[in-house]
Amino acid sequence: MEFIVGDAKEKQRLNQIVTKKTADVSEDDLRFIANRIRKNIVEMIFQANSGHPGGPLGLADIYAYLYFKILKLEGTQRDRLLISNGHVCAVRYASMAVRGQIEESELKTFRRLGSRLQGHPSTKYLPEVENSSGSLGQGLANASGLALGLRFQKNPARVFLGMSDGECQEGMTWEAAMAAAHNKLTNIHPFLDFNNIQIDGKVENVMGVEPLDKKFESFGWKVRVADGHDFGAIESAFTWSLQDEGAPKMILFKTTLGKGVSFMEHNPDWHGTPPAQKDRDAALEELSA
Ligand SMILES: Cc1ncc(C[n+]2csc(CCOP(=O)(O)OP(=O)(O)O)c2C)c(N)n1
Repeated sequence: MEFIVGDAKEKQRLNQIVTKKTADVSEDDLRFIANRIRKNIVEMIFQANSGHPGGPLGLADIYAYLYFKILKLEGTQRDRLLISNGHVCAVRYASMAVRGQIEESELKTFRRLGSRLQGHPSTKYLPEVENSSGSLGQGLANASGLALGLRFQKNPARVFLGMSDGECQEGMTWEAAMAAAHNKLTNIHPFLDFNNIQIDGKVENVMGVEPLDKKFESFGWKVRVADGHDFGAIESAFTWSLQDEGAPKMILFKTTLGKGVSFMEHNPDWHGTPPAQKDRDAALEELSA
C-alpha cells in the first residue's frame, strides 16, 4: 500500500491494526488511526489546493471508531453510511483509505476532474459513498427513506448518517425528523457534528439552532450529547444508538473544528480554506509529534 504521507514504521503499525479482529482494536490503535486520517486530510486538501479541512479534522475520531469498530462494509446487509454534510467528505475518503477500501495513493486525486473522489461525494463516481451530497439538509430525508425501504424489504442493514449543526438551519431536516419519528425508524443512526461553526462563523451568530437536543426531543426523538473526541464516549453513544427503544435516536457529538492542528482549532476560516505549504508543513509536524 502506497502512503501519501507517513513513514515505514506507520505503515507497519497500520498493517498490524487492519488485520486485527474488531474486538481487539484498542483505544491506542484508534488514536493512531485517527491521527493517520488527520494527516491524510491535511495532505490531500493541500495537494488539491482546495477543500474543507476544519470539519473533517474535527470528525476524525468518530470516523476512526466507525470504520474500525462498527461498520460492516460488505454484502447486501452491509451497514449504509451516508453523509449529509457532503463538504466533509475528505474524512470519509481518508477513512476508506486507512481501512483499505480504497488505495491511499488515490487520495492524491481528490477534487481532480474525473476523479472518484469528488469535492462533494457522488455515487456516480464512487457508489461506496451510498448517497450524493453537498446541498445541505437532505441527508436525514435520504437516510429515512433508505431505512424505510430496508424495513419493507426486511433487510436488517443499519443506516448511519453524518450530519452537521449548520445544516439544521435547513427546513427539510425537520420534515425528515418528523417523518422518522412518525415511522418509528430505529434502523437509522444519525450523528451530528456539533461544533457550533459553519461557513461564515459561529452557528449561534449566523442563525442559532439551539437547543438542538430539546428540538429533536420535541419531534419525538431520543437524544444523547457526547464528546466526539473521547473514544469511550463515542463507543457508549453508538452502543446506545444501536439499542432499539421504539423511537429514532440522535447523537449530538460535541467536536472541535480543526481538531489536532492547533492553529486551525475553533477557527471558522478553516471551514473551507486549503492549507498553504507552510500551514501544511506545520500541521503535519504537529500531527507527527
Ligand atoms: C443548501 C445549501 N446551502 C448552503 C450551502 C453552502 N454551505 C456549504 S458548507 C456550509 C456551512 C455548513 O455548516 P456546517 O456543516 O456546520 O459547517 P462545518 O462545521 O463543517 O464548518 C454552507 C452554508 C450548501 N452547501 N448547501
